[in-house]
Amino acid sequence: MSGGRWVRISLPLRLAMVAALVLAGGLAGASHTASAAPVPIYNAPAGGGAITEVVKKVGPFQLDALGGLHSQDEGQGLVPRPAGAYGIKTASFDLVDENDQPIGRHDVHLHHFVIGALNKVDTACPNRKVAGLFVQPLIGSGMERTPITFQDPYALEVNANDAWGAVWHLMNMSGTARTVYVKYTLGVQYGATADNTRFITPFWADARGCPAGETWDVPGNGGVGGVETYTKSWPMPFDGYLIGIGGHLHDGGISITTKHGDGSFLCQNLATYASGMLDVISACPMHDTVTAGEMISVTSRYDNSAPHDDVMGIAVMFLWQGDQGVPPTTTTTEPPPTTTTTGVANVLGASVPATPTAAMPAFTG
Ligand SMILES: [Cu+2]
Repeated sequence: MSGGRWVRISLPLRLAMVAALVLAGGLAGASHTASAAPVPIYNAPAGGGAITEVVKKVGPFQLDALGGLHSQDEGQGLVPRPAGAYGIKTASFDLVDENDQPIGRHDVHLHHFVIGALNKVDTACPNRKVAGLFVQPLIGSGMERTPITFQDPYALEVNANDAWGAVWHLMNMSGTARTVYVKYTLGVQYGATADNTRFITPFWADARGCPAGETWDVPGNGGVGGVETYTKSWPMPFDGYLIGIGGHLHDGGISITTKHGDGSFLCQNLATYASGMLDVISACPMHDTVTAGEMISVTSRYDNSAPHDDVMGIAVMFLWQGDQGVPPTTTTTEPPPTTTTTGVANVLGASVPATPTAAMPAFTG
């Protein structure tokens, strides 16, 4: 469907987007109890087998030079996906030109590109609709273009008849007109089934409202060092596990912080900057229990010393609804993960809950 036709949807509803996310098994030695606690992965099923990488492109977007009438493209539409049924294990996003050559991250800004499943309900905000259709946000990317990896035995389920849409915002920051495609590479397991894989549920938790992804303007009236903060709490939809949290922020963003209902720390997705632009947002791989109804708070922090328009603040959580059963009595089963399936830098750390890491791989394309 590269270069093909897509349907423009006029509703202003925005999905949102993923940022950094690499997911790991937990290491700490607590057993599964009613209270939130990091736990190791045990009694894991075998997983979905070999990972096949599939590349899809959306476009072309014809962008004028910066300052031109159409230097930006902000839209929504149907997007292609790998055919069939499978589990998604990895995802990465890039911008390329008409010759499939990568475009510099600072030449054209990928503010966001978020893929959602149509006719599926957003677990966090069940009323989310685009053009009259229910939409479940799945995966995406922002400025940082950080790859996504789900640790075994976890994967994101895609059914044979699923259809995908996306919302995007691209901006040409360079002095020349450009032809731009959004290119995404998905690592999928065609062998993934409910028997051999723990399928996860995306839970996009915004710091302000529902559905996640509505933009707002930071006024910039905080003076030197001023910080604007918003916090919203989200009820967990079921008993299970929190597998990881990626943060999404726009330029000006400082961090997204999540905490358990009892106030205990879960994750800080920390933004770092290069050449004055958002460069990396750290991710929090984890394996931590959640209970139905538990309120997890999401706090966004933005620089308020200067105005920042059209910003977002989202904790993109991935949950597993399930119970690992009785812990094995012989040994703890899962060693610390030391590599990821995509070969990106190892951020699967020894600490659970995960702490911010500046070592998140930047996707340089
Ligand atoms: Cu955004």
